[in-house]
Amino acid sequence: MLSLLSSSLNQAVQKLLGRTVTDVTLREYLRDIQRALIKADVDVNLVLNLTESIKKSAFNPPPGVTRKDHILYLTYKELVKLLGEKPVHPTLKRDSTVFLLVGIQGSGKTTTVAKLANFYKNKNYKVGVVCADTYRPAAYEQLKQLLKNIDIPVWWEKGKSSIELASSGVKKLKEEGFNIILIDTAGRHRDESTLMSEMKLIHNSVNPDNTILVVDGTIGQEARRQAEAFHQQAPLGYIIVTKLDGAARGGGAISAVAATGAPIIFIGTGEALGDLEEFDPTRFVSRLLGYGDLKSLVERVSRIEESVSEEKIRAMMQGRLTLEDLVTQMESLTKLGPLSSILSMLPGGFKVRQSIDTEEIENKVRKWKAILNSMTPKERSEPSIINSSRVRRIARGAGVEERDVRDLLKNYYRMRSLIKRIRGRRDFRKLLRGMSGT
Ligand SMILES: Nc1nc2c(ncn2[C@@H]2O[C@H](COP(=O)(O)OP(=O)(O)OP(=O)(O)O)[C@@H](O)[C@H]2O)c(=O)[nH]1
Ligand SMILES: [Mg+2]
Repeated sequence: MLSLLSSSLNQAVQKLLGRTVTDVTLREYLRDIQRALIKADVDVNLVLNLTESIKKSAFNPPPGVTRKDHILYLTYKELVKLLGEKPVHPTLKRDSTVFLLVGIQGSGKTTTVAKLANFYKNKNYKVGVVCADTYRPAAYEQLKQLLKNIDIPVWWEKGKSSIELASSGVKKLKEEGFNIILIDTAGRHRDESTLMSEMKLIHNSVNPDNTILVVDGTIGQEARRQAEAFHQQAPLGYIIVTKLDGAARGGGAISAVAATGAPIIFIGTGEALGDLEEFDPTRFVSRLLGYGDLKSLVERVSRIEESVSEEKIRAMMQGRLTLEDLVTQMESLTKLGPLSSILSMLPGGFKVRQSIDTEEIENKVRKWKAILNSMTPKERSEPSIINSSRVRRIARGAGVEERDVRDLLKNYYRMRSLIKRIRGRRDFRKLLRGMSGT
């Protein structure tokens, strides 16, 4: 799938991973990414914006995240932003749901109808197909041929107009209790306006639940015009991009369509019935970059970004550091986990130097949490009242050594004085990175 784009993006990433990140390597990496995307026909402005965003924060990773991880994360996030963040699913009603598929000639409508029929049949829906293509004599035969092995009926009658076929077919299949009814239409028209008017006519006669535009992925940026025209006419309409198997310009088609705001629900990746995939931008991007497990890296980095929110940092900088803050910050470091474990699962087995001893920090966090729990609220908010006898009581309550309690307090005071010292400077990240050295 999109193998060319995927392999060039993958190469760029591998090259970055094999080097130390400097201004020069970053520039080269961004150029590689640009080249890969532009070659796949992604809009140049979109590409420039994307690499500019990566560049802007590349050297400012949150605490505990290496530059490389962060750059990878930013690349992923920007690509996902380009393609739409969340997967979208067509509406399914309880009794029966009608899908109308439209598109220009040869875009893959008939094949996609068969693929959708197969997809929903595998989910145990009772699926029926209506052939409303009257222009192509072999359309009915084509559908029957495609569907003969999976036992799905095709409704068609000689001598009827496409509108008559669509409405009588839907009525009949509804009466017979079909849950999913797919209407295949003719793709005679080359220009958008006639396509749209036909769509409206059929639309008005059957009032489908889901109208889907089928777009050929090999046309690259051109896909945008179709998607735009369609999206204006059918704001709730979905898009399926076909022929993405090995399509050099598929990246362009997908990004162009996504840019119009029309949700892509499936992509077609071959001629066989099974070659249909639900479109999930995040999974798609992971695969483009060649990282099955990029998702977990991304989740971890996002969590850290959340826990080190600016508001928190500002509060801490203003001297309101609490014991809980200290523990939360330490914990966020452990959640990242070493990227090396993810990378070593890949062929080639990359080894990345670990900057943090996660296990040690995890141990500490576990103890510190127990310690916090055995403190009174007053002790937690005013640690200065904790004398030796309180230390003893807290340690006993937490099931740890007294020195663990002292260690937490020591770290807390050290952190507080560090904050005092650098307060006024906008060196937040350095401060937080300092915490990992405790
Ligand atoms: N490689 C590949 N070929 C596809 C895909 N989808 C459709 N095709 C092929 O594209 C050609 C046209 O597909 P159809 O489904 O007949 O297209 P259509 O939109 O129904 O065409 P008309 O009804 O003539 O407008 C056929 O040879 C299909 O096998 C796909 O995802 N990948
Ligand atoms: Mg057809």
